[in-house]
Amino acid sequence: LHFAASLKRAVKRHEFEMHFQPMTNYPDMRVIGLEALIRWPQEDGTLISPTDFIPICEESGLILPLGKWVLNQVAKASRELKDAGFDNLPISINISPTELRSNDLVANLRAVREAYSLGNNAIHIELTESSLIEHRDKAVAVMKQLRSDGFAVALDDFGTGFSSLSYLRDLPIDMLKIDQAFIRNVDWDVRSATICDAIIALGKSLKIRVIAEGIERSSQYRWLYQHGCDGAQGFYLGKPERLSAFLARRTPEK
Ligand code: G
Ligand code: G
Ligand code: MN
Ligand code: NA
Repeated sequence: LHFAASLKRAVKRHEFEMHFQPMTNYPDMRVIGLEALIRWPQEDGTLISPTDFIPICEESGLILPLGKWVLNQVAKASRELKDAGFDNLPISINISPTELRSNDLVANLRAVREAYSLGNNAIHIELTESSLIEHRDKAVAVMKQLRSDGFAVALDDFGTGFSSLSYLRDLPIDMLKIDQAFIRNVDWDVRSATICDAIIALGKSLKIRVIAEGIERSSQYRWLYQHGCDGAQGFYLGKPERLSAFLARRTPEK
């Protein structure tokens, strides 16, 4: 079967799985949230990364049914976390541009929150700058609605889009996630370090929490702590894994 055809069939049959990667706080590395990341399992046991199929889903419209399935899986996972005693561990969902401007996103989120009896802080939304650029007015309206309905919003891959600072002035944003590209060499490259310092300062003045993504070693982790970053994510803190694996290794912290 061609890639696109088998993808379509997989969406119809819900043949995907969600993995979850921890975000931690400073200074104690406590888990403060999980990011939900979709994977497409293959018959040979390998997993196809979303970078290889989400763009195709975006172009073909498959992203709407797939995204709806993701919302349901995340709400279900959030319920499992609560039942295991993790009372306040929000899960962040990546939302594509098409999903953001569909008319159903907020209603679908409310529906799954209701279906699994979740509270207000259970689900967070990650948006990229590119989804705010096209159809800006629609994006702004949906974001405001998300916020007023209790879904916190993070700006993902921050710094890589056509980041217009007016977004930060005008939009209700709760969190900035510094893109991995700036973290990769932050512990030795002056230009990366300067950019990270500037993003952290921006977050502090605007009272928006700043999380660094893609942290792979202790020197990056320490650099970001010493420079006032609020939170950390990356293989150094934990890889994306199935919820069952997360629950098997971690216990709720008091
Ligand atoms: O997990 P990984 O690094 O392979 O993710 C690659 C990209 O796929 C990231 O940009 C991420 O935001 C996106 N992505 C991961 N899971 C989802 C999902 O459930 N929905 C959407 N729309 N994008 C996702
Ligand atoms: O675009 P977004 O930030 O949603 O994508 C996150 C992606 O980054 C996921 O595909 C995830 O698997 C990947 N990722 C998470 N931590 C690390 C890391 O420490 N190093 C690298 N190279 N990728 C990471
Ligand atoms: Mn993300
Ligand atoms: Na990101």
